[in-house]
Amino acid sequence: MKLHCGKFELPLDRPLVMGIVNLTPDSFSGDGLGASAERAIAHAQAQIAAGADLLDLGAESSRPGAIPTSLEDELRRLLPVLEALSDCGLPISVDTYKPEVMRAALAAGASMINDIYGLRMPGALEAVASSDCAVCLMHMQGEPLTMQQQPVYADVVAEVGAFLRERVAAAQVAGVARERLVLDPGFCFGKTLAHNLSLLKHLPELAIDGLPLLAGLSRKSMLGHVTGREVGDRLAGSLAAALMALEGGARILRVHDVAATRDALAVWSATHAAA
Ligand code: 7PJ
Repeated sequence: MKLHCGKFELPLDRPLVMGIVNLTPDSFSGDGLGASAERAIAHAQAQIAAGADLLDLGAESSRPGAIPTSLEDELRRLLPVLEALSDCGLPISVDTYKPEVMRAALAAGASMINDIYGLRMPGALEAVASSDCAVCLMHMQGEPLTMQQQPVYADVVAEVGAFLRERVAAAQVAGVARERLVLDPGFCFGKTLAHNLSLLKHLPELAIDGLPLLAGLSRKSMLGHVTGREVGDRLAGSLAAALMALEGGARILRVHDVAATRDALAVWSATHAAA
């Protein structure tokens, strides 16, 4: 299995680590990069040195309760960092749901679009269809401002699966080849702890059409609920969750702590390769 990702062909026979590079002033995760492009670029270089396979740049906060970012602010935060990293040798993903940002990011060298709305904004399908970037289609119930207030599902695994199936069909109708698609259940995006744990437990059921799964669990509130730890103290929980996701078939791990995740992945891979 391979992921077509702009000028890159990413082999998926071993899982990949996607390093998070946060460009928002109000990141929940406590990485505190603030609005400084220099610090963000240095952080990205550190993620590369730690063994990231790809990077995910996000310039709009999507944490629960977040107020939407204007197009101008998002582009102002994103483009200098994206341009500085455009020939770093790794594919750069951009975490955005705005079609205008997608187009600008692709023009500036992004190889992947990671959309928490799963290309549901008007114009988003068209913005990616004409390029050859990879696309991550993520499930979210509601929108960041209110999504954690009262998430409701009759059957969370079936409903997330049906949503992803529908978005895969929409992407393919718009001309996005399946080799470009990655699916993500969207942990903590309009989900209670019980919903999140069900999705993690039943992850293999969400590999619609055999498409690769991305899991974003790093430092998330669900790990805080399980462990009682604050966001800066969730590394052990994040690694345990990453291993659960790997066991469930995840092919891309979206993480803050690249070096530690690489070690966990090395132990997992070595064990699977054993006689
Ligand atoms: C995710 C994301 C995720 C994908 C964020 C955070 C909040 N994109 N963007 N999956 N989470 N695809 O980093 O915890 O889980 S922002």
